[in-house]
Amino acid sequence: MGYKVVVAGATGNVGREMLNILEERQFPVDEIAVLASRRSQGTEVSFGDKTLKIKDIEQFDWTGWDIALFAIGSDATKIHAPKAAAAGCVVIDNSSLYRYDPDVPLIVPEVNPEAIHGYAKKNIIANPNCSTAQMVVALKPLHDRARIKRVVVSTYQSVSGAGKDGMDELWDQTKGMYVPGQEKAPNKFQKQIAFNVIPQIDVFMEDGSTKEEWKMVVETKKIMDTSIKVTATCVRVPVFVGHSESINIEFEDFLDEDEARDILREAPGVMVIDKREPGGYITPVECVGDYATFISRIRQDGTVENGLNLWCVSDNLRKGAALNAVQIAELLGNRVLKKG
Ligand code: 11C
Repeated sequence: MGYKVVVAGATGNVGREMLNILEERQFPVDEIAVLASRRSQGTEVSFGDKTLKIKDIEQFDWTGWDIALFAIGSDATKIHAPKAAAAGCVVIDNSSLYRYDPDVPLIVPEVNPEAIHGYAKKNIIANPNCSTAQMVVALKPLHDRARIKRVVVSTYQSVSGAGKDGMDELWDQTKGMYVPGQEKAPNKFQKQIAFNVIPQIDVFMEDGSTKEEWKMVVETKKIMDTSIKVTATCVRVPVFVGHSESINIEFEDFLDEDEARDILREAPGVMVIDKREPGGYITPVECVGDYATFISRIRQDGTVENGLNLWCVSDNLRKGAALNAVQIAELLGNRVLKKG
């Protein structure tokens, strides 16, 4: 016996990946419904060798459904998640709407699986921002060994984080550089993204940071440890899929780079690719479609006491979104609902 599963937002980048990953990981699905807004009616999506017709989320009756994976953005989530939850369907939400709610657990299964039991307060579980998810997978095993005091992270985030429109803008703008008459002005992004980098993701906060940077700080504290100080600079780069991060860590205790490498090699969800030779590291195009959080360039930072640098890359649509959501569903199934 398996679960009755809903994927809301099934026509988007993340929703499609959720379907792929449910199928790839053989999640025990008895019945599946795929939902989107009215304007996607008539659209079909693939689930394994099946083709599913999109249903209108406005008209959907949530009664009797077990788990819903939401990838519909905060505004629509605000309307539909409470309806699903009230009908007894546990919502695993990819938007930022509930992440900072003390009554909603924010979970990365490799890092804080025990938080799953907090789901029952609202019948809602939050999935973190993609840039946070991959970072905490890398940080947790190191924190367990040497206690992290402070993290300085700079991100290199792909355009797929901004959805299909972001991907289209990079593609069209790049083509437009070579084809006279097809030049494309910035629309989704604040400045030209083709052959450029943009040090702004999401809106500005009062203190001069951006919301993406704020999310990395607040989410890391909620998932891992409120005592960890994080400062972030988030940058959009002309890469289609895969977020990269340069992470500088200051520990309470000394951690040797070789020991750090060994710890990370054993850590769940991590793949270490770290040869000190040309090309002996991971780049985003190589991690597309993969589940792992890849770590390279592990090295001591001698400019602070107990410092370490590393390079961290992951598929933002997978570990940063859809995979993490499906892993939460697996955790919920194995530890709480126990039907599969
Ligand atoms: C980006 N990280 O790359 C964002 C996308 O809070 O879930 C995901 C935003 C979020 O643009």
